[in-house]
Amino acid sequence: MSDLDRQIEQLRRCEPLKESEVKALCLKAMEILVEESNVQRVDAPVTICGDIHGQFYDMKELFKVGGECPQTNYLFLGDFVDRGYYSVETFLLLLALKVRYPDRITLIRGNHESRQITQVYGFYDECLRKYGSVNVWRYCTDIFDYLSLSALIENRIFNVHGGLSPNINTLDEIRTIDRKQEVPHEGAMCDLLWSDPEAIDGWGLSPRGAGYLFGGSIVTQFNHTNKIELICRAHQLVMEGYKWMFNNQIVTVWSAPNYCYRCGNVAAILELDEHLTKRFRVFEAAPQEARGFPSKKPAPDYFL
Ligand SMILES: [Mn+2]
Repeated sequence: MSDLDRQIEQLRRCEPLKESEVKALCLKAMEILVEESNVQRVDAPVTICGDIHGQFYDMKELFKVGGECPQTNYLFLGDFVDRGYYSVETFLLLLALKVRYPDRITLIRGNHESRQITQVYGFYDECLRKYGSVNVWRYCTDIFDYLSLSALIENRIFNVHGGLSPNINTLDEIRTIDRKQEVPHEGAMCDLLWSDPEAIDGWGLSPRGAGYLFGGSIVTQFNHTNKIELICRAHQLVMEGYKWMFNNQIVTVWSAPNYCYRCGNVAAILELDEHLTKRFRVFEAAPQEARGFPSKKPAPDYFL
């Protein structure tokens, strides 16, 4: 058994790697991710997953429902970290799977894969608490800069964490972005990770303070221009796990059940077979006793 296979087994038990192992894993991951396109091509069959947010034991439920990687091919739409208690183990397991099976799992960047956001919403504090230094946070956030911005399944389904940008009309315009940087506060790269669809005409200001709101006519135009049939995105909690909008031209997939351990929502993943036939699989949170986190133990400060 290789070191990497042993590390994957360890991470599947939610046991973090040593700092030196994280450093080596991130270096290997960088070599793979740097070669990927900003619009990474993905073949069907593939299963699409939305936000995870450090809910490691709920991600285990996801793999129970969807099948383990590499038996199932996966596309994760970002927001692996922050909010939940296990961002370290969650991100490192996905990254280790990426290094071990690069053609079987695709990871794209969410707005939480950012130095600035992770210092506010938990990942920074978790690294400091679990390792006693911020070195692992540095290795991971350096890797975030290499994650692709979007994925294109069989030239027909466009996948992105947030949504569209008024600065982007074509997939080729996304391909020309220099993505190897911290998520900017504005501009095309920021919008792809931050925007949300909304029942409005055209473009609107986002209450998030980054990205835009975009209406159905924007989606129709984008899909027509780029000859795609569907946009698949994550980024917004939906209580039923997934939500169609604008006459089935865009769908939101949300994969963190009982988000923040208190929202009471179910989660979903979207399975596509080789003909792109869609099947949503809805799942619930892992039982509390499976989390290894006794409820009487106080939540970390960042969670309050
Ligand atoms: Mn998000």
